[in-house]
Amino acid sequence: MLSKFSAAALAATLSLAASAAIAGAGDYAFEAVNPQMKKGDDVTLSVRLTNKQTGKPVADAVIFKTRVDMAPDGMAEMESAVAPLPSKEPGVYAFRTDLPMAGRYQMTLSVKVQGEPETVTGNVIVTAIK
Ligand SMILES: [Cu+2]
Repeated sequence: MLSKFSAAALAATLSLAASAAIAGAGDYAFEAVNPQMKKGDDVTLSVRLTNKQTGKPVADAVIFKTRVDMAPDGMAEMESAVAPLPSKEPGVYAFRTDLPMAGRYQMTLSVKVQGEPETVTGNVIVTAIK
């Protein structure tokens, strides 16, 4: 039989273990592979998705919503079309899009990660140069 003290200690240990094992939607980081790119149409924008707890790339995420616009430079209405491209590296998701003028672009992504019940959203900023 457990004493009061060890039961409390056990409960504390269990809740600690549970919180370490269950990653939340905030435990993922999106990062532009090339934060600075040449402006132009039909460019390839690549985004790396990493699990912050393990530091490992997250492969097999399902990207279901994307948007590229110039919100960082006050042109949120300037939206570019985005089309997925095949991934060449686990955890790196590539897209074809247009960066028609020099300046900063924001890509917003909503993804489903295997084993993560919450939708993971994030964004990256890339600067297009002449
Ligand atoms: Cu613009």
